[in-house]
Amino acid sequence: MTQGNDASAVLHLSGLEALDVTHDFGFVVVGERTNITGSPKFSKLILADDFEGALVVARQQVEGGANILDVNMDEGMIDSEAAMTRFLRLIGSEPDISRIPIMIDSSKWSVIEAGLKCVQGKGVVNSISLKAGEEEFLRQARLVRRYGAAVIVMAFDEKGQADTVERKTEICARAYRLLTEQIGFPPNDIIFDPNILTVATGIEEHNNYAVSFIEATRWIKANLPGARVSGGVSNISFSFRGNNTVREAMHSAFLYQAIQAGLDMAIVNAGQLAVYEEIEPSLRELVEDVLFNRRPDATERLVEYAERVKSKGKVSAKDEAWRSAPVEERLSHALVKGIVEHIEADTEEARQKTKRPLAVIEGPLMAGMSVVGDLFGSGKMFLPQVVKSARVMKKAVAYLMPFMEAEKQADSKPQGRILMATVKGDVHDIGKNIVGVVLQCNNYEVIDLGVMVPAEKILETARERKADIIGLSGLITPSLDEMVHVAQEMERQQFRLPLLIGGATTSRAHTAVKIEQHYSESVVHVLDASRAVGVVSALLNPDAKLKFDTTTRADYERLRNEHSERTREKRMLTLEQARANRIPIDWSNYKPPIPGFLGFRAAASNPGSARASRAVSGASPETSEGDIRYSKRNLPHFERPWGKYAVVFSTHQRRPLTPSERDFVLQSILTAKERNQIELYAASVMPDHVHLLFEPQIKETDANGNSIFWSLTEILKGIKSATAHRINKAAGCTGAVWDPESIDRLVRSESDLQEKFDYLCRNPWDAGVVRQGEDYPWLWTPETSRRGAEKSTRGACAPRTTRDPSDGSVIEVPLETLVEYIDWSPFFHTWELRGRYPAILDDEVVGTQARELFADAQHLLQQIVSEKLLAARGVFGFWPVNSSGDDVEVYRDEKREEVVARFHFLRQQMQKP
Ligand code: B12
Repeated sequence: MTQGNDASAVLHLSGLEALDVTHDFGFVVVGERTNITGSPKFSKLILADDFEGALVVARQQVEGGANILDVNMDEGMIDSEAAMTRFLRLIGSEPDISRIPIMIDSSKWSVIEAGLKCVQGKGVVNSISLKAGEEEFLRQARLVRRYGAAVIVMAFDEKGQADTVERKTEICARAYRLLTEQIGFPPNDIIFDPNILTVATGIEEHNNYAVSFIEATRWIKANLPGARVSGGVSNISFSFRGNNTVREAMHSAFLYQAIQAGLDMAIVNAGQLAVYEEIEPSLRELVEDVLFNRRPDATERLVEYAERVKSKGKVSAKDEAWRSAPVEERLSHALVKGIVEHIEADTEEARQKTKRPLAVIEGPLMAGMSVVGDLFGSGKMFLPQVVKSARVMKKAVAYLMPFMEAEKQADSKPQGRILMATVKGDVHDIGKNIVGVVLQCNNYEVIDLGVMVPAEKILETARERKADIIGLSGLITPSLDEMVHVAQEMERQQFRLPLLIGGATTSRAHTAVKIEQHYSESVVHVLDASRAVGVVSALLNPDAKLKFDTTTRADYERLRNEHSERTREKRMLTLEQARANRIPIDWSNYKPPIPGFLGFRAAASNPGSARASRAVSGASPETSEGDIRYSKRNLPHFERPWGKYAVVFSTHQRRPLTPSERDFVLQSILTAKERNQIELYAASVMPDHVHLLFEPQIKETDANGNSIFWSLTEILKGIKSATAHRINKAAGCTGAVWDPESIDRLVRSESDLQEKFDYLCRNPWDAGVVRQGEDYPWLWTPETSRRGAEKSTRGACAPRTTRDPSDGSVIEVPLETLVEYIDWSPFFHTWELRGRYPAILDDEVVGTQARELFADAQHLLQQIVSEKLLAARGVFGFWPVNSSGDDVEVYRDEKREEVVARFHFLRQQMQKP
C-alpha cells in the first residue's frame, strides 16, 4: 500500500519506539560512531572481536542524543554480512539501544540485506543508487519495500557520483520518478543523499561542493514532494583532519546553512558539534568563505588559520574568560555549552544572591534553558548538545534540592497527594521534577511516575494511591493531544480529581480550548513551579476552591469564545462550491465608466516636504533614483533629475527690459525648447522678470543605460548667459543683467501644473502690464505657439503635455483626507481587543478600554497630521482587463491583444451565514 504523495506526511521509523519524523520535528541526528570505516575506536573493537565493547559505543550514541543509529561493517578483513547480523542481533537484545531505529549502512547489497533480515521495527537502508542501472536499482528498492524499510538514495548514476547541482538534481529527480511511478515507493520513505563532498582540497573544481549540496537540497525539498534529504557531514572537512577546532566549526556552519535549505537529517559525530552562534567570529567568517566559495583565497586563509590554531593547541577548549562574567551569564554559558565543571559553585553563588533556591531555578537557570531552546529551535544547536545542557540543568537543580527541602516546615503532615507524570511519548522531565520538589517542600506528598507514562498507568495509579490531584507535564506538541486523551479518559472513568497541566508547549489557551471541556472537574494550566503551590492549595481547600474554580472557568470560557470567534470565520467551502457560488453578472446592459487615463499615477500626502517628495519620487517610471537635491543660497532650491518646474528669475536690480530685449529672452527660451533641452508648457517674459513652466529633457544615456536629464542649473544658466551676453552687447555695456538666483518650484501634481499654468498665462494682465482685451506678445504657450500668435490664451487653455501621462507626476492627497478612510477594526485587534469598530466602543467587556485606546489614537493621529509626521504615498493605475476563469487578464491597451499581467484569484471560500 502506498502512502500517497503528500509533502506534509510523516516519515515513520521505529526501533522499539516509534520515531515519527514530521516536518516540524526538527533536525534528525544519525549517530555515526558505530561505523567501522569512520570510527577508529569502533573498528578496533570489531576487529578484536569485542562486540560487547562495540555495544558501549552504540549506547553512548543513543545517550548522546542520536535519533537513529548508523551501523556500518564494510571492512575488507572481516565477514561484513556476519558482523552486521551479529551486531544487530546484539543491539536487539539491548532495549536502551534498540529503542531507536537503525540505519543499515553498506556499499554492498548483500550486507544490507543481511541487516534487513534481523533489524526490528522500521529502519533505513543506506544506501541504494543508480550506479548499476535502473534494473538493479529498482530490484533493490522493491526488496527494501518488502523488508519494510525507508531508503537513502545516493546521487550516483551509471556515469558516477554527482558533484554539481545539475547532476545531483537530475539524478535525484530520475530516481524519484522511477521509485514513485514504477514501483509505487512511498515518497515519504525516500531520503536523498546528494553527496557532501570535501571542500578546501586545493582543487578549484571542489570549491563549490558545499554550495552545490545546499542548492541541491533546496531543489529536492521544493520539487520532490515528501522526500527527505540526508548527508554525511564529516566528509566536508576531511581536508582538515587532525584539526578539530576547524572541523567542528565547518560542520556546524555547514549544517546551519544546509538545515535552512531543508536538510532533514545527517550522519554526524554529535559530540563534536560546535554551537554555530559560538564559533569564534573570525573563524566563522573564514569557514563560511570556504563553504560558500566566497573568495578565491578562502582555502589558503583557512589553512593559515588552521596552522596557527594547531600550533597553539585547542586553546578555545581551555578558554576560561567566561568565568569572569556575572553569575547569571556564567550559568547561561554553562547551560549552552554543557559545562558541568563549575555548575555547583555558580548555582551556590546565585542562591546566595537570590536568597531562595527556587528563584535560582525560575530565574537564571530557566533563562539559560530558554537560550538553549531558542538556539535548538532555530537549528543553531543540536540535540546532543541539548542533552548536555539538560545534564547541567539537572545537576544545578539537584544541588538546590537540599536547600528547598530545608525550607520545608518540619513535622507538618502532608496536605495532599499529587501524582505527577510526563505524558506518553515525551521524555522531558526537568520541569516536572522541579514542580515535584517544590510541592514536596510545601508539604505535599508527590508520586512521580516519571516520563513517557501512558494514560492507563496514570489513572490506575491515581486510583490505587488515592491521589488528590493529577499533574501532567509535556513539552512537545504531540503531548498536547495526549493530555486531551488523559482528560477524556478521566471523564469516561468518572474521576473527580483536579487536573493540572504544565510544561513549555502547554498554554492557558490550549488548556481552555482543547482540554478543559473534556473533563468536568477542575482543569488548570500552571505556568511554572512557583505558581504550582498556590494552585494546588486553592484546589485542595474546599472554601477557596469554589472561588478559584469560578474565576478559572470564566477565564477559560472567555479564551474559548475568543478562539471560536477567530476560527468561526475559517470555515471554508470547497473550491467547487465556491466556484458554483459565483455571481452571474449580466454585463450586456452595463457600460463601465472609462477612466481619464491609462497607466500609472502616484499619489502622496504633503509632497511639498522634501521628505515626502523623496519618498514619492521613487514612483517615477523613468528613474529609480528620482532623488531631490536641495540647496540654499538666499532662496531654497529643489532639484531632481526628472519632473516639471515653475521658475521665476528677475533682472538685476529689477532693471526693465526693452521690447527687443524681451524678444531675445523669449527666443533664447524657445531655442532651449528647440534643442530639446526642455519640454515647454508656458513662458512669459515680463518687463523685469521671466516666468517659465517646463520639464527638463534627456541629455544623454550613461553606460548603464540610465537617462541623464538636463539639470535645472544648466538650463537656466544657458538661457541667462546667452541673453545677458546679447543684451549687454546690444546696449554696449557690461555687468549683471540677471539676478543670480531664481525662485524655482517643483510641480507636484497635475492640478498643481494646471494652477501654475493658469497663473503664468494670466500674469501679464493681472500685473497690469497689458490691458484687458489686448495680447501680450511675450507670452508663449503651445496654443500661441510663437510670439505674436493670433490669440493670447489668458489662462483659457490647459497645459498641454506631449508625453504619456504616466510620467511620474504626483497627485497630492493630504493626510487629513486619508484619516476618514482608516479601518479601525484591525487596530483594535492588534491591541488584542476583540470586536468590530464602531460597536467595540460600546462593548460590555472591552468598551471602556477600547474608548480610551481610541481617544489616545485620535490624539496621536491629530499630531501626525498637523506636524506631517508621516508621509503617505501610493501608486495606482488603470488598464483594460477581462476575467478569464478565476483569473483576471490585464491588457496593454484597449485592443486587448497583449496580456501584460495575469492576476490569479482565489474564489471566496469563506462560508457566509
Ligand atoms: C532540555 C530539552 C530536551 C532534553 C530533555 C532532557 C530531560 N531529561 O528533560 C532532551 C535533549 C532529551 C530533549 C529531547 C527532545 N526535544 Co527538547 N528541549 C529541551 C529544552 C531545551 C529545555 C526543556 C527544559 O528542561 N526546560 C526547563 C524546565 C524547567 O522548564 P519546563 O519544562 O517548561 O518546566 C517549567 C514549567 O513549564 C512548569 N511545568 C512543567 N511541567 C509541569 C507539570 C505540572 C503539573 C506543572 C504544574 C507545572 C509544570 O514548571 C517548570 C518549572 O517552572 C526545550 C526548550 C525549552 N525552552 O523549553 C526543548 C524542546 C521542548 N524540545 C523540543 C524537541 C523538538 C525535542 C525532540 C523532539 C528533539 C528531537 N529531534 O529528538 C526530543 C523529544 C523527544 C521526546 N520524545 O520527548 C522542542 C519541542 C517543540 C515542540 N513544540 O514540539 C523544544 C521546545 C525545543 C525547540 N525550541 O524546538 N529536549
